[in-house]
Amino acid sequence: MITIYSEKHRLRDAKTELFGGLLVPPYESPSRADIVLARVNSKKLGEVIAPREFGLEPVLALHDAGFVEFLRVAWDEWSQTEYEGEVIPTCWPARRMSQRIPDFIDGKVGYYALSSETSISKGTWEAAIASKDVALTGAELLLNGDQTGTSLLAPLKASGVKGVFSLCRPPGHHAAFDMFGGYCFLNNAAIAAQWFRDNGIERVAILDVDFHHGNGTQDIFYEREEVLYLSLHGDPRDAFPHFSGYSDETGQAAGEGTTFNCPLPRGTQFKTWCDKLKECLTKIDQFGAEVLVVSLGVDTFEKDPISFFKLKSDDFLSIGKLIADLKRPTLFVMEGGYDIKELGINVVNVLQAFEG
Ligand code: 5XA
Ligand code: ZN
Repeated sequence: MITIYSEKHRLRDAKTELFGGLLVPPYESPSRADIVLARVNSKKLGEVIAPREFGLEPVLALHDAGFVEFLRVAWDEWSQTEYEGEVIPTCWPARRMSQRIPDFIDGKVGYYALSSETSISKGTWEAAIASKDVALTGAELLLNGDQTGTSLLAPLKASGVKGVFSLCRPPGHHAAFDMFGGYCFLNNAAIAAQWFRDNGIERVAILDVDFHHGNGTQDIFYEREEVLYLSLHGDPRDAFPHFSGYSDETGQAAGEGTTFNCPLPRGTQFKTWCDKLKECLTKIDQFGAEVLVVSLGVDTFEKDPISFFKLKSDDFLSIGKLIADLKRPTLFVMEGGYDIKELGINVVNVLQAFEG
């Protein structure tokens, strides 16, 4: 399997995360991509290639222009204040307050943030741009083939078991139409899914296996009938992002029925999780998805420091195999997973088992 990877992920190297009432070194760190890439190479998963640049058009197809501009200038504006740390929101347009966008960066960041753990640091914008290019390059490779002109999608359709891995960092599934948070800035998986739609694919499914609900992906496609979003995640009563991911959120307007949420309780083991995964896979099949995008988070792992499911390393092999059984061209887009020691093992287990 080909992996798309950009060294520019290193530009996202924040110093602070607000966690448990303390400012701590971020869980979402450059070492995550390093460890995954090292495993990709040591297990000889396949070629690793750099992304090409797609510009801002695919971003603006899904994200609010004001939000994108905010992300672009946030660090510079913050640097011009007397503040010494990183960009962290402290004030939100909460219930019954004005939704007008403030001028001062302190207010603007509150307007565009959905949570406060994710500080914007120098280089965050550049890394987020590179990350969406990693996703888009993967999508393009899946659809159009490599530089030799060999189309991957035709044989993929015939064999049904080929995929591409976009090693995105920073991750994306919490990034909504006009909000960042949960370590996410631009929604890589959603941008790739939309790119498939814009390039002739009628029906796309996004399967989100990260521990956290992908509120951003849901938000972006909530009223869309051609993009199916399915997610297995920690019950929002107990897990971030807390205000999204209930099972009665099923889509709206034309998108009614194209969102499927499976919230699961503390301590969930693989058997229960896997039964829900199979339900999701059946729905993807019935939906008639031509292409599958997997938001691949492995923070469902039993040793993950910020999550509460109990999946074991071998379970990730089963996940890869079950997804392969769906026989759809599949783009794997890296999301969360913070047990640095076994992160690479768990991610590559999914990918290798998918390849068979
Ligand atoms: O998938 N999302 C994450 O892994 C980030 C969660 C941030 C919780 N504060
Ligand atoms: Zn997560």
